[in-house]
Amino acid sequence: MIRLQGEIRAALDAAAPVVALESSVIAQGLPVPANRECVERMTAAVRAEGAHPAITAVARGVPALGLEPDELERFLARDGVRKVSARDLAVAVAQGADGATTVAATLALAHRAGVSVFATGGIGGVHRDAPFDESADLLELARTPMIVVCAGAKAILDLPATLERLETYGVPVVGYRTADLPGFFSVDTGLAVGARAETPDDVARMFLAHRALGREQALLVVQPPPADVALPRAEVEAAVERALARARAEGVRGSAVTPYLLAAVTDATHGRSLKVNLALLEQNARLAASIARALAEHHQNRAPGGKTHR
Ligand code: PSU
Ligand code: MN
Repeated sequence: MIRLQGEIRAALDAAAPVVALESSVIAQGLPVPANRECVERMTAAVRAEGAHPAITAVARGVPALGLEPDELERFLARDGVRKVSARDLAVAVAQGADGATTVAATLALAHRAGVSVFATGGIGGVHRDAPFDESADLLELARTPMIVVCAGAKAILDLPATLERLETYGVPVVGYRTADLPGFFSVDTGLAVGARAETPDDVARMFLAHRALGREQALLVVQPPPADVALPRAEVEAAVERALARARAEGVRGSAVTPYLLAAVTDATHGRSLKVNLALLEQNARLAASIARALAEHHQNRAPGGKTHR
């Protein structure tokens, strides 16, 4: 029931590398016109590494990997496009809605379609002053065996609590050329991650071991934002505190919290956080593509022409 664009279907059939991309970052996470730049940079980065980009969304009720140009325009204009997390998928389909998928919903669709690697900016997690607000991203990461490349969890979250939850759920967190959890807008957080990888093939081998053990969780690869655009940790922290105070004062709740805080942080940093956000999304797309390629090479070595990763 998931519609695959021709290019993506052919790539999956040939066991060629495919990278899933989420659409909530396009329709809710980034402002216009930066969201268009995000799509261009991420898809170009995936292609430059020899992989196929698969933007994941619900298009007028059709769960899809790969959007047609007119559909992409609707998501970029975000006209009547709702934010769709895992639980919202069925409702969006039944109602024929346009839905931009979060990490949780993208995991659900992309895995079902047979994709193994997914690039995003930051995952959702445990929010700071509301212990009852925890992103569904965590639960889907706990039960979806895909490699997810990100720059950590969004800076607006309670990062120690988010890391603890990932540990509880058995989600391996692997630093890409770092031993520290990146801070999304900043290079590090001072929090240690459990493991470290130096090459895309290191990641591919970890994931294959994970799967060979029958583990069903995602493997989370965290990569710091490029150092030349990253912001100092203290500045990000101050901006987040101001954004949280505003959100509290305005009574922002539920799925509106994440988009609200991201926009408030962009304001507070005079747009510099936006530059970091775009740069890390592109960099994560590139790394995800090279990991997808490494994974495809392993599968090809094992079963020539096989489709073992589906
Ligand atoms: N990171 C960003 N921008 C975003 C998001 C993450 O830089 O827009 C989105 C992702 O789609 C993520 C979602 O899955 O926010 C989490 O939302 P919530 O906390 O409501 O689950
Ligand atoms: Mn939430």
